[in-house]
Amino acid sequence: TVKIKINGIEVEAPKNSTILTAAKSIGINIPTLCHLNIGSIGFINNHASCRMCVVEVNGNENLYPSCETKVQEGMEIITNSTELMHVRKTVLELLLSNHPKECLTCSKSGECELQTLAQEFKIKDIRFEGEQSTYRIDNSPAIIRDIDKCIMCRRCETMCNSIQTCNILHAVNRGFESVVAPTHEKDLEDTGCTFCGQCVAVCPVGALHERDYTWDVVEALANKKKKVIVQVAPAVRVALGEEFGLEPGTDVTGKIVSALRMMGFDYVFDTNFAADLTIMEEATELKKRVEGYLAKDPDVKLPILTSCCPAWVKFIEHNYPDMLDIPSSAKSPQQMFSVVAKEIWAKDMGVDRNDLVVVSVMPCLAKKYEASREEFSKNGNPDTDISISTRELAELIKQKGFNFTNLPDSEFDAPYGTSSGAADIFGRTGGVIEAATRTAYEWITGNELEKVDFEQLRGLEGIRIAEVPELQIEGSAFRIGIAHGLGAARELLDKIKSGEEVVHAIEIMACKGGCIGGGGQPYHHGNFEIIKKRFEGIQAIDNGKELRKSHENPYIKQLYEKHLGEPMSHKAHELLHTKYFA
Ligand code: HC0
Ligand code: SF4
Repeated sequence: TVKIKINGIEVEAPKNSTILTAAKSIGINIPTLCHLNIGSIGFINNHASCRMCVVEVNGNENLYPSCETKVQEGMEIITNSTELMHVRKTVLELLLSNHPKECLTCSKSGECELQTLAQEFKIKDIRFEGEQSTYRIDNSPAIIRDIDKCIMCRRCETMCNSIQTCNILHAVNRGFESVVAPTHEKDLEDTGCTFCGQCVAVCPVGALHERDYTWDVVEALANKKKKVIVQVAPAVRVALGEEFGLEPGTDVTGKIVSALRMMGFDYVFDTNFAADLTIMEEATELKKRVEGYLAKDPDVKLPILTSCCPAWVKFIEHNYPDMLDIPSSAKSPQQMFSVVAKEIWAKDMGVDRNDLVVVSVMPCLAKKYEASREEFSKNGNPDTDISISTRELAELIKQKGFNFTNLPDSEFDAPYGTSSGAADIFGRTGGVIEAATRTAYEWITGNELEKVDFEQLRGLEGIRIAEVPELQIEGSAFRIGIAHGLGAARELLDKIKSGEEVVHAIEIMACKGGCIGGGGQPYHHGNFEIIKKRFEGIQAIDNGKELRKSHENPYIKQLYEKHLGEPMSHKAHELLHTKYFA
């Protein structure tokens, strides 16, 4: 360690730490804008481009950005002199001078870090008038890039390239013209962008945001000719409460159901039901592939990869086109739910599929893109009509003026409202494969699984390799690889491709933490503790349920008896499985 003084206070700081972290360790806040450090996932954005965090060092005339300047023995640092306050105010005024003044209508309003700083510094008028840029807006089904609002903090670039390894976003052009954009300034839709939405999650301003479908929902609900139903994803229920002041991880399932019913949805269903359905198909496929592998069938490949994360699916389609025979062919729960609703439920109810609107509430932006994929539609009518994020649901609830935290708890509607704890854990990393293992174990061994908790599959390390000794394959334990974050996924897949790592099954989720860390969740502003609390919240729901194995869900059994026959039957194949495209 080294001894330094910050604002006259003696501090002992680790040798390689920055002034910013040293100050933070004793509760001194230095304002930052471009800087973001999410240590637990290895994300650090240190372009030192905004100059908000400058400090005085040893009375020196030069000012130093505290986010990248390392502490040195004997340093005397001032973080809050009047001169520094003036410098920071000027930095803000310069940033605001060419920033669109659209705060009233900006999607990030209330969450924008530039707006927050402008308020903290009481900026009432801007002394400088800058030239306004007029880039076209890039409008994909999932993400909108409004680059006039870009402040060149480069956080999105760090996320996309260092953590997700998608390499879509780069600084292009020079000087005033410089922006962060895909190569050749293409639209996101024309690139290998996975729509993971993690760039949106770290953008401090409104330059990157979701495509908002809240008014589409309002209009569908107002249309008397339509039946409108909704499904709610596992991870939404432990995060939505944050928008209403509740602790991250608080389970608000019952309140969500009440709110959706009060909004006028005809039926409020649960994506979790379809997660149980996914396990029926995926565990069957796993069992068949294990059997084929043991019988040395040359057409059968292991490992099997989970396929419910649409950003991951797009990632493998773009980056590993030679490995497309490995993912499970099972559709995601969102898509299984919607196709069952339109092809089975609607028929039972005597509703034409064109008069049925299926809305999904997802923690994810890639789900909007998944809903728009052509193979998930029939004669131009999509299975999932509208996908909104957790944030968009919060907006709808606020618009309606509901007192969310005081709403009573209600139950989902039958028959697609009951789910096992195995479905809940889909929302966190490791959960899909744990859910599949609970079922596959019983189906492969014929024994009852008494302890459903596979602790070794849980955790937040980027890549985890775990064994399930209860399940033996050719005399060795069933071996599972788990990765979250696309960079970790790439690392794991490369090891498998090269033969360095051998596993029987793999779960990949594109976002850190899994869906609980999705790009459509309430903004975490770099605080990964929030995601840890959501993780615990999800686990608590699973722990609290009687029903913890997907194949024991009575409504799932009923769906197979009445409509689908067996898992992977002809009918199940037609409705619940899909193909991937290079
Ligand atoms: Fe997920 Fe899903 S678990 S991807 O993370 O599989 O978005 O929450 O809805 O579809 O169920 C997201 C969450 C889902 C799906 C489910 C899966
Ligand atoms: Fe990169 Fe994901 Fe953003 Fe696409 S959505 S630009 S892949 S971070």
